[in-house]
Amino acid sequence: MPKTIIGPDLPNIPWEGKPEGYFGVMWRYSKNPVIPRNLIPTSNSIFNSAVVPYQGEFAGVFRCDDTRRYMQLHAGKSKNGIDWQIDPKRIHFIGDDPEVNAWEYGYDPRVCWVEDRYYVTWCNGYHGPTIGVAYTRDFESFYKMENALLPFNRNGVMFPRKIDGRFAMFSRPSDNGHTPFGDIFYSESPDMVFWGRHRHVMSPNGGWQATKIGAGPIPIETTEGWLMIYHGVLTSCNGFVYSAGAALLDLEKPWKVIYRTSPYIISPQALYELAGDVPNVVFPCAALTDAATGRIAVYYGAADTVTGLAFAQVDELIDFIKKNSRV
Ligand code: BMA
Repeated sequence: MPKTIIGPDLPNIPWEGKPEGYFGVMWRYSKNPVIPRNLIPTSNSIFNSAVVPYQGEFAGVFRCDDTRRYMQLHAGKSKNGIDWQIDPKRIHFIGDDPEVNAWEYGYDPRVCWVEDRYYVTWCNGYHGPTIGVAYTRDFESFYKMENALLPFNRNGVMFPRKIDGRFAMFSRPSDNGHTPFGDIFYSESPDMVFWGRHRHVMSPNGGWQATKIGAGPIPIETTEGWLMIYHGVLTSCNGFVYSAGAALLDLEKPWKVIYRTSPYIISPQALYELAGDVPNVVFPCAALTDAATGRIAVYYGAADTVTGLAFAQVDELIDFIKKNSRV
């Protein structure tokens, strides 16, 4: 059978089959959460974190809010993608320019291999939240680069390859607080320093995604378009509710949305998603894929407290997006 995912095989992807009788298109790992809130001595919570294949095993950058409730980024490694060793010391970025290198806070990291290195993007404190960028080759030394965009912005998510010869990134312009609005935009850069050619991708769309939306994991290249898993927010009487959906975008013009789920694919329903520091949050930030089997393993923050793992099959997910689309 021809492969739907355009990318490498990952035979050791963490995986568990769909439970018998489960209706959803994305299902949870039975031993969730995979990362507890207190995996390192100083963490209040570990969530909204990014994981990638690394040297036959796995590595990642983790959002660890410490017991002072400062938002920090930590590196980690794992043999199987489930049991993690997270460095108890936060990442200290290397950089020559003190203006760029000064550390205020960092959260919601994403990690993306493009060409010759892993790029890390995150919500970086620089006179308000904006998109911080760094690179690493070994998850030991991290080199800080220019912020990609101006404040206020969040959810900077890179593409795993250049588009039309340029680096590409989603972002979500916002405000300085708990932003009550937000559309996904697309930007390009020739050199990872100067970003432009900004294009609008999509807006909130009612229901679970009525208030604001933001890109989640690195988009997955498929024969049917870029598969983008994203979060959407509904404002309830009890505050924000974060769920996730998925869209298919044009491969060469990724700001063109072809299909987009009207229903969510996962929403806060398990206890660890409903109860925590911020109840009612699922927030995907990373996906592992195996082209050979079409398996997708999604890492997501649960209730701003712990990290969960959920699974999908690419063909089933694409079919669901097409059949349940409202662009
Ligand atoms: C967003 C971000 C996320 C968080 C979410 C829910 O604005 O701060 O890190 O998971 O709110 O609190």
